[in-house]
Amino acid sequence: MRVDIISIFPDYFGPLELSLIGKARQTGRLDVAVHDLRTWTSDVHRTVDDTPYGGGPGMVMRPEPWGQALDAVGPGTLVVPSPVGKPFTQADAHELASLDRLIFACGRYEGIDQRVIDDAADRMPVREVSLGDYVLFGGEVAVIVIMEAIVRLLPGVLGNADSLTEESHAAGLLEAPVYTKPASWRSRDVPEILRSGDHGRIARWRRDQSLLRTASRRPDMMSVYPVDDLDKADRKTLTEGGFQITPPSVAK
Ligand code: JDE
Repeated sequence: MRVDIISIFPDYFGPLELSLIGKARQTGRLDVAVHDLRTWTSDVHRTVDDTPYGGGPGMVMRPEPWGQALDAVGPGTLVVPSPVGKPFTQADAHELASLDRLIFACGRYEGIDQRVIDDAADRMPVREVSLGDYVLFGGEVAVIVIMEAIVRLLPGVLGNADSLTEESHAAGLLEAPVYTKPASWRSRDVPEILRSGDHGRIARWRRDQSLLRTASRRPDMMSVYPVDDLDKADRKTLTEGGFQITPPSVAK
């Protein structure tokens, strides 16, 4: 996979040389190029921003440097982290991980002139994505987060394929808590069942923990979880845990 990142702060991407992303790059599984947007300015001050049409606070990124930058590094699937994007999910990570060419555009100030995104969309797939309902200084840190979510899905990067299918969000439920040695620590014991060797009971316990965790912490996930996927034991767990099982309304 080839990834081009365009930013006015290329130094932000030092962490992409570390750990498993750094390793994926060293082994040639991943090719990352970080570009300074100011490369594509022509004035002496290398200006990338200007005042917003219609008034209002702050500055907006000018379209000309972005247009030249995207002409130079494109085409590819353009990913633009933004507070007004669609929520980025594990499903998006899987889709992006299947592509050969990604381009990340890091906005700063109040954002990028909308014509840049509209113009790019005439030539390449564009995804404006949000990591959550909060506002960052710029898209740089969001790009590192999205890269982590994608690169760990690339074949050969994580090693154990089971750890991908078993993890939180893969099954539509949060994972059960995890424990390691010692069996007792600060008077807190690992749940006896996990040390029992009874794989059937362990699987049931983990399923119960997943259901109760998801229902209490992420009721939004329960309301989209297919009710048909809840068997009799699941229903008992949730009902006894004080949760009501409500089939999703017909009109979505
Ligand atoms: C990504 N959730 C939040 C921020 C921005 C006021 C201040 C800043 C592309 O345009 C952008 C991008 C970003 C950086 O991304 C995030 C983000 N997921 O903040 C602004 C808009 N208004 C604009």
